[in-house]
Amino acid sequence: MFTMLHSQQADGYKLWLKYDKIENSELLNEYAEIVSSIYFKDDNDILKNAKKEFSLALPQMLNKQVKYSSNISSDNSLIVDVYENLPNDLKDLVGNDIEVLTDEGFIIKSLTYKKKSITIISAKKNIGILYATFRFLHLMQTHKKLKSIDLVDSPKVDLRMLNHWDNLDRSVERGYAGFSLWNWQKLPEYIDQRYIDYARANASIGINSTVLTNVNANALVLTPMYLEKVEALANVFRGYGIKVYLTARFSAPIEIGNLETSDPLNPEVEKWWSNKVAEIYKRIPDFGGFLVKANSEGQPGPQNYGRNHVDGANMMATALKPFGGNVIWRAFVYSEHDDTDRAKQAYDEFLPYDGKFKDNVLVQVKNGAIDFQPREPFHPMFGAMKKTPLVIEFQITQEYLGFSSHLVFLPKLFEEVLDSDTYQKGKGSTVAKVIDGSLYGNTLSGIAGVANIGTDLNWTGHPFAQANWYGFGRLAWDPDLSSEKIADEWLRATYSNNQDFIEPVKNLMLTSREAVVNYMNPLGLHHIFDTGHHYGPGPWVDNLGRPDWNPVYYHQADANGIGFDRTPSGSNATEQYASYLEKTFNDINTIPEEYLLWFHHVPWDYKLQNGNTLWDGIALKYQEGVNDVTHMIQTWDNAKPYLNDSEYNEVKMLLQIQLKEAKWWRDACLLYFQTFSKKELPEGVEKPTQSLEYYKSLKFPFAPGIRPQWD
Ligand code: GCW
Repeated sequence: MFTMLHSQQADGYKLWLKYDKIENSELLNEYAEIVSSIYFKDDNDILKNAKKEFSLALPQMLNKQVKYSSNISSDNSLIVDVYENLPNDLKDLVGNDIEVLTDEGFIIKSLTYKKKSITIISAKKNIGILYATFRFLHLMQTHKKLKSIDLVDSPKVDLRMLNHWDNLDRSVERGYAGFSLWNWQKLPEYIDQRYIDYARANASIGINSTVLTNVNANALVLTPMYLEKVEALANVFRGYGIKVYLTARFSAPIEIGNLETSDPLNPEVEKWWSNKVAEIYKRIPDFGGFLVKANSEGQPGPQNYGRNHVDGANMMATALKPFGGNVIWRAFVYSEHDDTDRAKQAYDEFLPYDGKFKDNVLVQVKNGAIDFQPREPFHPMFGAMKKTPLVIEFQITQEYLGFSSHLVFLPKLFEEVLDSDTYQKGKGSTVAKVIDGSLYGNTLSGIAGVANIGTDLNWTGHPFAQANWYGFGRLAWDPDLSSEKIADEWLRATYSNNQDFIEPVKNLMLTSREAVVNYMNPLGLHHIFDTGHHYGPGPWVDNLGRPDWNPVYYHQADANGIGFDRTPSGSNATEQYASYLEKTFNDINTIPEEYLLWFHHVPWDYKLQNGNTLWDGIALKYQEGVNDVTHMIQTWDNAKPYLNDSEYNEVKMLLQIQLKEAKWWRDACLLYFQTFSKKELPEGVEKPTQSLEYYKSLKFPFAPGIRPQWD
């Protein structure tokens, strides 16, 4: 049993918190000196957890026990405490740095104190100490010099949240890493070690909020029986600085409250929510608030009563306000009664409400206007909605990115969106500045990521999908971080510090996102996934109830060409962007080619920048995607000497699935689009091994991520 656990843990359970022994003797000596005598105050839960992490990590990395003292003395080489507890002479030395910190920030500094070189870790609040602890240990794990460290850091975004799309039956919508971590049946008594390790992992990257339940919500979670279980989780997470949020089903007053209506302007309904909120805060005094999906994809909402999003959100905000809670209201809305281009609907619906929400309402907007595609232009609401704090929603779980069998390093995608310039307040009005609140001076800011975590031993299904969780947290802390730095940090903490390993594998990670775009959705193609489960290609699907659920709606292929015309001759979605971008996107000569077919319907013979016709260009891009994966496999093979067998093998097997599926995407899409273009595949593109009919006949009723449907 013990051996088994041991070998399991070597296979990814520890995430980026492995704390391997430092082999480099110079560094080992440097670190050992820095931690030779530690003063670490731990008189509350957060500091206890911080110190526990020290006690776990240091003996492993340094291969010796570490000495702690119970008072600050001239003996100490490292002093860890919040600012207000420091002796005055030490306060004088660090005071200026502390002043600039937010409540969650920290300093890690080398300085001379009483004529001795020491290191100090301090912060305004306990949570800053916890974050500093993880950063300090991470710097050791990644072999950074600490001798003259001078680090002053605060998160740039307030709410750094995971959204779990976890159902109460433990299935996870769009989850590809097993079942939900929340074992509702055994809660509240049984506290799984996983809850603690989940919280540690999140705290280590600065995530401070978690929404436990699916946005397609079940009202039962708001009943006393479940709230008791939620309370137990909140009690664990509190010690790691993590606040719990729940999804609130708009019709809960009817379903669990015996009311006849959920009309947000009905006094009984208002009272019901106020009482419910008070009941929750009695159990969970630091409860974060509600995340709400309303009047979207069949979910109930204020529009069922002729009211609007503002009425709904403000009603809940009023209930939460006395307790300091927030409402996060999702803008992922599109309607079956509206045949406007789906990409335009959220902007059209929400822009008129700008400035009308209460100050504890944040509107959560997906990174793009359709739905977490391998590449989308940024959502036009960013920058346009000036008086409302917008939370950006990324999807860490890979619904449209090959599930947990494809290696796709998502910080590259997140970075592309965050760095996009909205031009809404002149040049330099990036999405990152909208999100961190600096562009319009919002008092609240947030980033949300739909979690890719489940009960799989390695948490995320694919070992490299851990890097997407990690990278999400790092970017939520600092939206200006580069994906390159994130990949570097993660590889060092997870696999090895050997530069000969890092460089090629980092390159593999950084190119993996473009590879998936190439073999799934090149040149601005989007939403051509097979129905419902979104596993594999389905560009031919045209039989779903709503036009905008069908891939044919999105690619618009015909005898003349392919692509969705969103210029003034089509849906004119471009008008939702700032005028500079509107012009750039409207003009086929200036549009960045990666968005070509997102905004234009383009003839098959159109000449791309490299001189190829569009048809040849699409075909060659699909082939390039396949070649990219072949290259990724070669890189991984070359990295074998730096990996143990299981580390090497599991990723190798997954890459082989990825290659098979990349070819499937290429062949299925090209055969199908060829029925319109009527052109031969260009030289350099491999011939499909199966017929179009074969690809169309594939069915996956039990693909993971949705309830199975066998029809
Ligand atoms: O993309 C769609 C997903 C749904 C999801 C929805 C949403 C939770 O396919 O599974 O529902 O987005 O974000 O609300």
